Amino acid sequence: MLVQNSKKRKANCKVMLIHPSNSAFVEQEGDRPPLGILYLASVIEKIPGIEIQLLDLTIEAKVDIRYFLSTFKPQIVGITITTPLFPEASRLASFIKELLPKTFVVAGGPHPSSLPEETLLSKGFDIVVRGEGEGTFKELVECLKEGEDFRSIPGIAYIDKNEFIQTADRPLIEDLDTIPFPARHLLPIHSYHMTILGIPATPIITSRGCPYHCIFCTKAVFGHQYRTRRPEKIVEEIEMILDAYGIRGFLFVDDTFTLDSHRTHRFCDSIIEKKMDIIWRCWTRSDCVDLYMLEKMYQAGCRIICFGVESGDQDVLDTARKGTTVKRNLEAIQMAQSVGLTVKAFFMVGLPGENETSIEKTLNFVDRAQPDMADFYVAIPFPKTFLSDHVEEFGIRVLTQDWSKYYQIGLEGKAPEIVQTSALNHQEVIQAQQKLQSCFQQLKKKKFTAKAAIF
Ligand code: B12
Ligand code: SF4
Repeated sequence: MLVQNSKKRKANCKVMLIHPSNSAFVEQEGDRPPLGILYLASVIEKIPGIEIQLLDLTIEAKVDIRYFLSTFKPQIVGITITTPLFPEASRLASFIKELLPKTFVVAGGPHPSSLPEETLLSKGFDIVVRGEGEGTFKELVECLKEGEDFRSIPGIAYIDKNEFIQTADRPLIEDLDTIPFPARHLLPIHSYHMTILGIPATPIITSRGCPYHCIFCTKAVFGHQYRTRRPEKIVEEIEMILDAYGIRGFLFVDDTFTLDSHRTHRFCDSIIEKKMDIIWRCWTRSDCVDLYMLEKMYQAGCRIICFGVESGDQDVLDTARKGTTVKRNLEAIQMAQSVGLTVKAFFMVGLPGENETSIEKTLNFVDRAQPDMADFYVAIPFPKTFLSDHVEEFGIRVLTQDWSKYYQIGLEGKAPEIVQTSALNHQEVIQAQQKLQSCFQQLKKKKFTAKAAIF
């Protein structure tokens, strides 16, 4: 099903925004609406004379895209692209150009922001919007709608007479509260199946950017500057979702939700004061929490907290410039569990310096920390990360440039073979990832059986 913006103004410019899919992992997805295109829609729907359609191919995997394109006939199509979605997005762009040659096709998101030239050379795309998209896309749509010259808009890249042109960087949006709430009414929100402890949930983002320098992390969109929304506005968005959709589960997809301790307290205080009946989950770092904060988060409805632990080996953490310690990771997990939170830990296998000993240390860490949930990913050098720019120095060999394989976990819980470290070949990296995952599952089973024996 596809929802169209309801205000049927006399349209004179039609814009379609697409989230593509990758069949290697699509079944794990379709669980949450893509905030990127929802934010873009929220700013362009304010432009008079614009008609918008959103198409999320993770929930519309079998949709006849030709039908939607030829009935809606958009003048502009925007495609949101992460690295593993790039080959499919590129095919889609070429298909759109064949079917509707006059349609202007725009690429945006982490992959085109990291590799704008490569994106444009793949054909099908007229322009790349680099980085944060709201301001740039709004200006671009206004220009195209009025038939004006767009070539000096900051934050874009295009090819002109075989020359790759990149305009000035667009400054980041200073006050995130000036951006309207994501246009959730343009997607069938109830078709998404994400839950938190069985309760239907939806994503919200309350800050952008992260000041840390983990070598595997992509900074091409929001950069290192941490910008936050005010707690009052976050609460207003939550109330709006409760009223409009009856959804009371929230996933905060901020990189590091609790980075600003004062803001975290103020946000939790508002939820507690208003006695809001919500539950939520967030991602953060072990050095950005303390007991008092965790207790308050629990009172405010937080039920799952996720930590990027990455490794049980301090040398691996240091080389990855994670900035945390094994000791602190262990303490934070125990502290969070002690206040009643369910803890999910994320690990990465195959970081520089990974070897049999470091894998054993991670295994040992999992055994000691006993997180309630854990995912073990393979460390992938995504384009333009510090890791991908320094693979040789790190002794990492990259085996493929097929971007469709750049995902950390596929359908059978298995990652594609992409890297080898100086000590582990590509098969050993995957074996280690699978060993860790299965040891964790056995540990969980043991814990469950022990609990059952007690009660
Ligand atoms: C939530 C999340 C997920 C969720 C949900 C993804 C979704 N469909 O929304 C899940 C867990 C499923 C996920 C999976 C993956 N993720 Co993820 N994810 C995130 C996270 C934390 C937030 C995404 C978000 O909602 N951001 C908020 C919105 C507003 O930002 P945005 O989408 O980037 O959009 C803005 C701009 O990019 C731009 N823009 C985006 N699209 C377009 C399109 C056009 C036309 C224009 C003009 C502009 C534009 O404008 C938007 C508004 O400013 C980001 C990190 C981050 N802070 O963004 C990582 C991030 C996007 N993920 C990343 C990765 C690596 C993955 C996986 C590959 C990991 C894996 N498991 O294998 C998969 C790929 C899945 C996929 N479908 O592509 C990387 C991407 C790196 C890269 N080069 O592609 C990021 C950047 C993390 C990081 N810092 O390294 N992810
Ligand atoms: S991995 Fe997390 S903590 Fe590290 S730089 Fe990226 S967002 Fe920040």
